Amino acid sequence: MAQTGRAAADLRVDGSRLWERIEALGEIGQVLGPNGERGCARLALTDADRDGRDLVVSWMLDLGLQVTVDAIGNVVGTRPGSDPQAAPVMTGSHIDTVRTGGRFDGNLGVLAGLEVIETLEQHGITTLRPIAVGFFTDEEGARFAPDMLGSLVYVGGLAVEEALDIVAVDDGATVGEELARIGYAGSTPCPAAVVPHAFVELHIEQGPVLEDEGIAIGVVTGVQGISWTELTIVGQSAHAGTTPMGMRHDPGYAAAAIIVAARELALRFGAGQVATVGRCEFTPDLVNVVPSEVLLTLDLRNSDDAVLQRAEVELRGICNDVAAAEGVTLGRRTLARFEPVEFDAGMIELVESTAAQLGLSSRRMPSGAGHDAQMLSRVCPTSMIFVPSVGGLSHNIAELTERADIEAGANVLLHTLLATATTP
Ligand code: HGY
Ligand code: MN
Ligand code: MN
Repeated sequence: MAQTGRAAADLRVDGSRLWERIEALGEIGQVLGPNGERGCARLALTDADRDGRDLVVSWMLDLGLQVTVDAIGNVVGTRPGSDPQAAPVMTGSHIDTVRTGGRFDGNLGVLAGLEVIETLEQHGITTLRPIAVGFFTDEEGARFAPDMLGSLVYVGGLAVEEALDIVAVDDGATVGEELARIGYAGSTPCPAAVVPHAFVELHIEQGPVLEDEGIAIGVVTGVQGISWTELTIVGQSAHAGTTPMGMRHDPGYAAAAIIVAARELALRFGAGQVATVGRCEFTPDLVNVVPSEVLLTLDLRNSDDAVLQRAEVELRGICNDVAAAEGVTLGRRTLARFEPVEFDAGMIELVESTAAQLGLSSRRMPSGAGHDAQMLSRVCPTSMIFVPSVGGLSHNIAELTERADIEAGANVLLHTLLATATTP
């Protein structure tokens, strides 16, 4: 019978054990900075991702979890409940990182899920519902777009066959080829046959709000809309010295104008609108050649989809005007387009009340970053727990969350999962 009541209410995670796992996983694909920063480079489906996966799977097996790998490489470890018919309560996140990633983005949510399970095991606590901890393939979308690819397929938002054909931005390999190469082309079908009863994800905030306000826990109300576009600007390569300025069709100049326009548009639209050009590649990328082609990416986000659409339309018009004036052509490819997501009111309240019961300050807030939770919210009641990021920094090797904040977040996860896993 599920043990609840006073004993369970006093349960707390082992913060040191959790920190040790974060450190151990962080050593895989570790990137060292000039001032002692320790970050991670584990782009999706690379050897480093494989090694990270192998380590986390070994921890899942050590905990006696039933481990499955699905056709898009999502890995789920499940601890049985007393009612084998009951749908599981699920937590998890991702362990792939960007190239200048940190040890906490995604990793925290997966390892805190394992810590919750180890805590329950340690104290002999059974739950009515199974508890599942997953890591989803390619959450970052940095190597294979879109982001949240694995969780999108997991919930049936994209056919797995289509996902397997997606080509990497760096070396042209497909998702399917890389899954097979690293040994994670699983046999469990997608989308997931069992829909979770609820999903809760613990994640670092990756922004400055909680730290600025001195608040321990972010109760996440939803995720802003995401719009990723790849632009291919084609001009005419020419000699840097002999070609008069009036004769040039310079995609590099057009790209620069677009980058400036994206920033100016975000500032003009005001708070809530962000715009980023994260990739900009010149061909032939030589000092004395007017480039023939430039590839760049536009990342626009807003929690109001109507405003985000307005931003997309306005920037599209600016790009067209810039291209016409410079006499270059524009190719566009949508890499990702996800509407804003609102999480479940009941789950939001549960996270909020759980933080209060633990004596932790909290505030409701939307997520500026994309998360696997936004995909799980398509199929089950979902919310997220944020913990502060030092300096509001993430997607940076200096990313850091303090141990006490990690432990607090993991305790909120523990009791949120307990509350949902012990109720029919
Ligand atoms: O892009 C994002 O928001 C997430 O890090 N994938
Ligand atoms: Mn993340
Ligand atoms: Mn990230």
